[in-house]
Amino acid sequence: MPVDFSGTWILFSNDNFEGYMVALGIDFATRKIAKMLKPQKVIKQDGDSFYIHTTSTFRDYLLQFKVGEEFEEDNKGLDNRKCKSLVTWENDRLVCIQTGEKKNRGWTHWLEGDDLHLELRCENQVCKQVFKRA
Ligand code: YOG
Repeated sequence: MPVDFSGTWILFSNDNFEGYMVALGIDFATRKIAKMLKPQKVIKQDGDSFYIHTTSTFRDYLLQFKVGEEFEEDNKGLDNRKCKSLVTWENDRLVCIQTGEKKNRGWTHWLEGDDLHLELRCENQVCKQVFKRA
């Protein structure tokens, strides 16, 4: 059975989100608000087609892609930097490389038990998030 990330997920832990946001150049006031949020992710997966909607009371971000097909990402409402993104499978992990102005930018999703894990990378910073099913 292939892995299925579909579901509604609520943020449970968020390690070094501050370092990740600083690396992205997010200003102090925005970081202060962002740190307080408990974002949810609604993920719809149909084979290699993904819809990932990250929502919060402050901002939301929608990403749709197909694994193996490079696309332009605008990061609207996040750092607003455009990049070229490519998501691939590494075994059961979903790995995104975001090529652009920021070095070493990307993320990895995987499931552990019934938890959704997300590692967010930018430059030398790694943010580790764990989500629980809603
Ligand atoms: O997820 O790319 O699931 O897109 C990362 C926030 C905070 C806005 C969220 C809003 C980075 C202010 C998306 C938080 C900090 C701070 C809820 C992570 C930038 C700005 C949207 C992400 C992938 C993988 C799918």
